[in-house]
Amino acid sequence: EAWNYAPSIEARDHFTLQPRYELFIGGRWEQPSSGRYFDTVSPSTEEKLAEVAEADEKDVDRAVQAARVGYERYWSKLRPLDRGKYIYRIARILQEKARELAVVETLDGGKPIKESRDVDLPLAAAHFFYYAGWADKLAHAFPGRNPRPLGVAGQVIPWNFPLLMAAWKLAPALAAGNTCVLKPAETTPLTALLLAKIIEEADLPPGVVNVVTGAGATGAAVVQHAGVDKVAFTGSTEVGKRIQRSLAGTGKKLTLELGGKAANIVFEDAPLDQAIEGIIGAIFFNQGHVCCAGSRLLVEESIHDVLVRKLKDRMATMRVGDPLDKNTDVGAINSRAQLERIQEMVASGEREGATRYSLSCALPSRGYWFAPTFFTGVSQSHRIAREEIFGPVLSIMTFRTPDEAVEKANNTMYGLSAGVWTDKGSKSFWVAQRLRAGVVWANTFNKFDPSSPFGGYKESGFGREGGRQGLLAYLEVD
Ligand code: TXE
Repeated sequence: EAWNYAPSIEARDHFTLQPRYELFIGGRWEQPSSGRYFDTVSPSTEEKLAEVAEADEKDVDRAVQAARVGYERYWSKLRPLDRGKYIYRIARILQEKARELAVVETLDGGKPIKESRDVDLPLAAAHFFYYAGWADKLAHAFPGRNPRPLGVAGQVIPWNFPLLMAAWKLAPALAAGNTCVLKPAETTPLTALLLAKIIEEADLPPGVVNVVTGAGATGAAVVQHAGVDKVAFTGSTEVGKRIQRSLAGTGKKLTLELGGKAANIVFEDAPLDQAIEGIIGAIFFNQGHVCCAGSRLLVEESIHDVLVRKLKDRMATMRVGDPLDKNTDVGAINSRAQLERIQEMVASGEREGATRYSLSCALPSRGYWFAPTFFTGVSQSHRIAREEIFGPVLSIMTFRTPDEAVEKANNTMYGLSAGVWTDKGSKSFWVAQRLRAGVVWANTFNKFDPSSPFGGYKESGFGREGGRQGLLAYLEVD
């Protein structure tokens, strides 16, 4: 029976959006100098949610100047303990408004409400709580050294975890004593703007946090601005490389968190049912719009057929559709452009000879959707084994020995994360030691905690976010 889209009224009752959002500069809501606004739409219905200001170079310049004043006049003059108090306040207000923010996150980005509610919001608040605690303990974080803030941080973030990425950027920067100009992604600006409202409510001094919305050109203006001391970017590898090239010789500090093509290695002795859950979560969580997604499944040859059978059975229970429905497992693809990228990659997998299996499910007629999919018979040279798809598409390959598993897992230009599933602790340590990836999960996947540093090897970028290490990106430690 055809599945009709019906928004869940219950979830919708909990939010109110303004028709139009301006730029948050120097503690005030400012019109863009060009007078231009763009629409942000819901990817699950294609309906317009709000208009958002498009910041140009002049606006970015105002924001950077406001951040400089915020730094010189207020933030650097505060006692570290008091900076911490402001950050705790942000964390608490985030918690209070978690329900509303989760709904807006789901509307603007398409992710299932159970993920925004149970993952994005709690983790975003936890990040502020965690870093608030560091604000007055920097000297203890780096004993015998002299940690000092860098000044103004320019931060550009993507659309897959809009609020959480804003938290990952702002919390450590503020705790370390910097001020910020944040540029959210153009398809998901709303929760960053609501966070700016929270920052207003928390009464942070003017200019400590500034939010400028717009597309790539706005991001480029933030990154290039001479008044920015530090750039933090999370997004595509292509743009990350461009940013790194453009900053050469400027002396600006840079951290990059880029793409991934994580291997999820399953040994014959793995607890299979648990591994199936892990595989599903690793690739279908957030529609696969996850830089650390377990998008290459490496299975020991002896269990390949049984694992594929179990995977199909488990996928049959997945619900794809209205992201506001609490039972939904897989929501909408974030944008039409991303859907087209996924379709193109899947077509290449078919062309290159891999065997496709897609969950047969009715998809809503409006919005951007892609059914959970995997490929078997994938070879390492296939594009679907090498390039980031950033969608709900898994590439399955086999191995015979632990050495071969490690070799195949490391055969990528990326190195953000990996997973290993085995009943033998010694084997998981042996493998983890050899994997060139910033995070290795054993018998689990996609687990996050603000105290755990996260970041890449190779073309996945450099620098770490989270934990004590995350502070280093925002400090000069003499
Ligand atoms: O990324 P962009 P896109 C990967 C994923 C996806 C692909 C393309 O594979 O399919 O990238 O996504 C801003 N200077 N990831 O095109 O363009 C932009 O406005 C400064 C993985 O959406 O990199 C947005 O705020 N900023 C990734 C942010 O960069 C620029 C998450 C990311 O957008 C800019 C997202 C420029 N020249 C995509 N151009 C991950 N690691 O999680 C764009 N931006």
